[in-house]
Amino acid sequence: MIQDLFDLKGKIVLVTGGTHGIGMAIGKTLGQAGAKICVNDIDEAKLESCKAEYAEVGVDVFTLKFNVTDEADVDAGISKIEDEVGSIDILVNNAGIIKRVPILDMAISDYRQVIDVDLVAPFIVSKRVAPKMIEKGFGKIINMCSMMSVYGRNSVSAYASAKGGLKLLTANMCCEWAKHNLQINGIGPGYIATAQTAPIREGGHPFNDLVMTRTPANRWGEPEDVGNAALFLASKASDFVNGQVLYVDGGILANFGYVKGEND
Ligand code: NAP
Ligand code: GCO
Repeated sequence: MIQDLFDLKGKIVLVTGGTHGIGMAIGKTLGQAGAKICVNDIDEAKLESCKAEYAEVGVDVFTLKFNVTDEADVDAGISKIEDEVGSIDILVNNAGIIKRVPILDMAISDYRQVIDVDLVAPFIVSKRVAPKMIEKGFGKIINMCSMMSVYGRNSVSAYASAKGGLKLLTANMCCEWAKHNLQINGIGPGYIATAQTAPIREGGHPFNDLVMTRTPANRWGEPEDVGNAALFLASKASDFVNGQVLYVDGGILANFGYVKGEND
């Protein structure tokens, strides 16, 4: 049956930073497709509170706290999943931060922190998880890239540096691991309505107008839009897709821009 292509029954998923936003949408979608969902976060309270939200859509999550930038913490967390749930089949490197500060004003430590979470951490977690995927000859890794994997914009130098690097780390994982039947791809969301973009979307912020005019779909994306793309990349349907970034942006990257009133 064609539906079997998207059936994740029997698969174990880890979503880093999965207690809300895009990570939660991905966890809910893959959980409703039958997968066992393991949710990571750095905040114990959020790990506790997210369980009820997942349960609302019938997804019973295994939660665990670890800091994705800390190798020892990651090793302990993955070992806990392997001991108590099983070896990970699908890894979603979703955890991320952003600091919107112009280069000349940004502390080096802040630049390094964004690189650590958004680029080094996917390396750390993937390096810990991949060996068992290689051993069993199956694995899917989804790296949360961004439109800023290909675009810059004022004030997001650290974030764009990390997301640009993550696009090519994804390509390199493909080069080294595809022969073991691992598929490693990125998702590049456009502007999605989450806590991370609330400061530039809410309260009449002018950036909201920019997003609305630059997005041919004339709307902000919803976390579920990204969750749906993740289901494709987590499923058998994408077994010959590797090293790519799937942009989920309502058409922004296809659009140079338009004159207001023209062809409205
Ligand atoms: P978000 O609401 O800020 O969620 C990010 C998650 O990552 C949070 O759960 C956060 O936990 C977790 N996290 C941060 N640092 C961590 C660490 N050291 N260890 C473990 N977990 C950590 O962001 P979002 O909007 O859902 O975005 C999720 C991903 O999509 C990010 O990688 C982001 O860069 C990317 N993205 C977002 C958009 C967008 O428009 N929203 C577009 C493109 C790409 P706490 O809340 O407990 O700190
Ligand atoms: C910003 C936004 C973006 C989005 C996303 C776009 O300040 O420009 O936060 O970076 O988060 O990454 O794809």
